[in-house]
Amino acid sequence: MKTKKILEKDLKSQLFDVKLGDFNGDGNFEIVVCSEDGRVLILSDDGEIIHELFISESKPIWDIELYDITQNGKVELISGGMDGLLNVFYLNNSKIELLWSQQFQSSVSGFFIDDINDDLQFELIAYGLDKSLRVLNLQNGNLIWGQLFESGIGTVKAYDCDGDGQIELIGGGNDGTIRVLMEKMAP
Ligand SMILES: [Ca+2]
Ligand SMILES: [Ca+2]
Ligand SMILES: [Ca+2]
Repeated sequence: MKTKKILEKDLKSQLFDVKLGDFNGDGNFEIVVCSEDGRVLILSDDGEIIHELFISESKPIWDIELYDITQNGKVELISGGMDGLLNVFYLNNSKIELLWSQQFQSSVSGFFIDDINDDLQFELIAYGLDKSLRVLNLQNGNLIWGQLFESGIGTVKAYDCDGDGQIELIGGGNDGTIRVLMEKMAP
């Protein structure tokens, strides 16, 4: 099979995640990447660097997510890394500003968004090396609920395990336990 290279750009650091989203609301996707040297870069679809965020000096940013939290046609940027900071950025005119930030005791291992309490709003589900699993309000970062895995968390996924239409969180602990958690609904 022949491969045609459409774009190549050297960003001078190992890249850990890439996502596409319309960050500036012009109707075109931007390419967003995070790097081993603590940067998040926003590139146009022809590879030009539009924004470069120096988030953490020489500490890797592992994960990024893009989602239009403010519902204004522009995605917000969620990043998490070894410095333990979960940051949410938005574009204010042409400047990137912090919407909210949450500090973990230790590296943010991973996160994703999903509606896990069936209220038609996405939550941010994040877990870290500090052994905490946190369900956060995407709008402001407030903790909705959390769980401590005494030996640490290897992975977290969201599924409707029992088929009741509501999503549960499945966490794999470093002690070999698997836990299925759901938000307790009002009776
Ligand atoms: Ca765009
Ligand atoms: Ca937005
Ligand atoms: Ca929800």
